[in-house]
Amino acid sequence: MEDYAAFLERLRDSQRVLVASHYSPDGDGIGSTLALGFMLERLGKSPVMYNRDSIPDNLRFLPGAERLVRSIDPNESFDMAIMVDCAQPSRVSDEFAARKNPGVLACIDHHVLENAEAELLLLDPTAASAGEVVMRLMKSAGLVIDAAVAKCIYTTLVVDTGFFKYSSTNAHVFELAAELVGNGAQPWEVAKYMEESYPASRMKLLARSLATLDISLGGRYATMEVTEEMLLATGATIEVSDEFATYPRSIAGVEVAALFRDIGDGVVKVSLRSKDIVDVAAIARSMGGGGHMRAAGLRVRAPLAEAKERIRAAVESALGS
Ligand SMILES: [Mn+2]
Repeated sequence: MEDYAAFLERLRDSQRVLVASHYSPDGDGIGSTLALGFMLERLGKSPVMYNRDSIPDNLRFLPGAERLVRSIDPNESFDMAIMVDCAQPSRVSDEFAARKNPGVLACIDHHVLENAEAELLLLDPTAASAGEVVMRLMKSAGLVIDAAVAKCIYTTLVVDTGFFKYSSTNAHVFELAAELVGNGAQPWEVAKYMEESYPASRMKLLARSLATLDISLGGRYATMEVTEEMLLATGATIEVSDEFATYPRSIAGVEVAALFRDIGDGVVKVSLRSKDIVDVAAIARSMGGGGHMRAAGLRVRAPLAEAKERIRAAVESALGS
């Protein structure tokens, strides 16, 4: 459903609005949360912007980042709660899912969804990021995109298009980017914070993770690992490895890449990337995860070796068909 007018009408009827995105937030989740918060303030609403997890360091430059809260007052009641860049309360947090006075549960997203859990949906699978959906919503409300909002939405675009590299990049994305830059987003500022400000521990972790590189299935499948031991040895946080799966994918001939992160509690976090053919979102969905055709993720409750074997089998069958 992509009825902006209908969504806006419901929004106008709400005063207290909770805006939230998925845990382990990325630039689209945070950027669209903040942009929507700004939009709601411009409409005279009182938004609360929430994320279960702390903002990644490379997103702290975003305007309004300091206003994100990490807990929800259980006694507070909201007229509406909007999930951005995700569509299940469980992806936001247990605390979010268990609110006593939840209000209307709404969702703004750009993923292809079969399992959205919201009463009110604003889904636009043609949008490159959830931030783009927020931008369209702002325009349908007749609001001007100011510099703060432009910066947030520009960031959602660069994150979800891999700095205008991924297959989601098209002429429309560049038009949006031009408009956002015209309104005050600064590409070098965003790039500098996003990709030129890593902690040294990330590079040390990458060195160890690259040492686990394994290429199989006739050179078409490449994997890397991150383990708790590596985190301890380098002092890195797990978040700094969020994009490591792009390294094995960058090898010539590799179609599918997987990053296996053994994060303890018997859970292995798997990030899947593909280049041209394989729909990794389908693989992720078949095992309880989700994402996009070229970038998806899931969690496997199994020892690392077993998780790797299960994914390898799924990738092998996807490559074979
Ligand atoms: Mn997104």
